[in-house]
Amino acid sequence: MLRAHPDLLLFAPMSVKPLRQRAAWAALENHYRQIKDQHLRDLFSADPKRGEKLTAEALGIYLDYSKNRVTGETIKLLCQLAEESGLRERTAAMFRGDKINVTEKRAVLHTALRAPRSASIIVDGHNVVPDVHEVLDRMAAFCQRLDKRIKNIVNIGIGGSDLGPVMAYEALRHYSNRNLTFRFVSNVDGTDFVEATQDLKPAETLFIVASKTFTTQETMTNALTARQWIGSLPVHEHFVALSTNEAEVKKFGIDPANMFGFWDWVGGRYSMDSAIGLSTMIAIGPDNFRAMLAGFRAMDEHFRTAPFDQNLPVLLALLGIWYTNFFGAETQAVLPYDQYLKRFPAYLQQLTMESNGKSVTAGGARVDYETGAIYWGEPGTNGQHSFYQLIHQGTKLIPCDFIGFKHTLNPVGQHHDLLMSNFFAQTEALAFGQSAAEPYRVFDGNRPSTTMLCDRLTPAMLGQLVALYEHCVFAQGIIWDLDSFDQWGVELGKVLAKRITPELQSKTEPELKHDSSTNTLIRRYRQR
Ligand code: G6Q
Repeated sequence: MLRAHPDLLLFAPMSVKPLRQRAAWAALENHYRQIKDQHLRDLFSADPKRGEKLTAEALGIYLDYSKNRVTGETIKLLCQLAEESGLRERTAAMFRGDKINVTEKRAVLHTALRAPRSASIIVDGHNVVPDVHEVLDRMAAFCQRLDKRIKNIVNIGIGGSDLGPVMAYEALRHYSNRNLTFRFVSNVDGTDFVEATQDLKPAETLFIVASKTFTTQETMTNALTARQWIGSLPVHEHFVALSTNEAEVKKFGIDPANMFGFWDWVGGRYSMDSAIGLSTMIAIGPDNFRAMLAGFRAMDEHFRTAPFDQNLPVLLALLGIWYTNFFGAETQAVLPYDQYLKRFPAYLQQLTMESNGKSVTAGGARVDYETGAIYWGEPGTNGQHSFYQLIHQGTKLIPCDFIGFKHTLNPVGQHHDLLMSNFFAQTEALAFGQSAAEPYRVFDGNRPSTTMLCDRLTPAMLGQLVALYEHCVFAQGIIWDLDSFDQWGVELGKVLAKRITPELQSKTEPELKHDSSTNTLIRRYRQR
């Protein structure tokens, strides 16, 4: 018996059927049977203009999806699936501030973080846009008055309070203030803190404690260690907090004047453009940070308004659905051909896998179809000398997103042409392969890839790329009927770890009530 979550009924368009009962799903199943054995070589020779047609372009991003195992008909049917899944209405509901995170009863409004000052977005009767800009203005003022003695910024946070800031710092390093050193501490492993601070002087260091809840074990442990590390220096000169929890921030000893807030409608993995981005703003300056927000906003508008078959996030989402649900692909590689994007795949892992790694629907029913793919990747060309072997000649189908730039930020000799030659060559090799006398030299080809050829890696472009994937995740979550904004799957491990800590630390032999494996492991650890 499937039980609909009562809150969902308020929000779900009543006409949406379970995924496998939607008309477009059945049509796609039929269509898949016709297309599954067709080779990209044949699709390209049947239509000499394929490589110009199966493309979309917006905001300086040219998306070529012609090297995917699709035809115009596939895209038409997938767009129909998006329509039947209520994607338009659900998108409007998200932007409007409806409580679409049903299990946590929260609005999902990361789009409000980049709304223009003139916008009005009402949550529980209150316009949140002025609050957003008040915090941004305070962050900008803080950047400008940063104590000249401060030479090092150490962000302490984990998950959504770490991956976005680290990724953005690396991605926008070209624009960063090179007089400051930035470090990021996330792991509760003491090594992370020790290595991040071993060459820093406390008097020159500012700790940014980034934690929505301000109760996260890893972050609070690292923050307490940092407080000890500064010795007798005043906490208010060396700590700021990014949080929604003022009471805990005060308890820690951080002055509320040094706290930058955000709200429960900002999910951790959707928070890099909120106060959680303070380290990014200090690095690149308020103007560049605002340019990044403008990039996010431009992609929001594109997602909200462009027709599905021209809509970059929707197209990416639909291709993902096609491979996951019809071709049975388990993973999705993201391959940025730009060294600055080296942490982008790691960032996307949380964004995609924490959002859509679910096996019950938002209404609480167990799904009878595959959901979120495993995302992974490394910057090109490094991956080519490592795992590309398996993508080219292995037994698995791995759809790949290739992200490259027309202009490099570091024009050095012929480096960029060499990099981009590899970028173009890889998708060509994957799609078309090569025949050969020796079996080990045969490349079957027909391995799908999507190419995003972007103008230049600016702060605005980074905002656009992040928003592109945010909305891709959202669109997939809607089609799969998931709550993409909760993360209950991370809870059990946390609870069990809390139970085990006193067992490791107890002076006397504790009574262990776990399974025989866990009991033995704990006993062995205690005997060290
Ligand atoms: C992200 C998750 C999670 C969260 C961390 C840190 O969407 O909610 O990764 O960001 O657990 O939480 P705090 O910011 O509360 O410390």
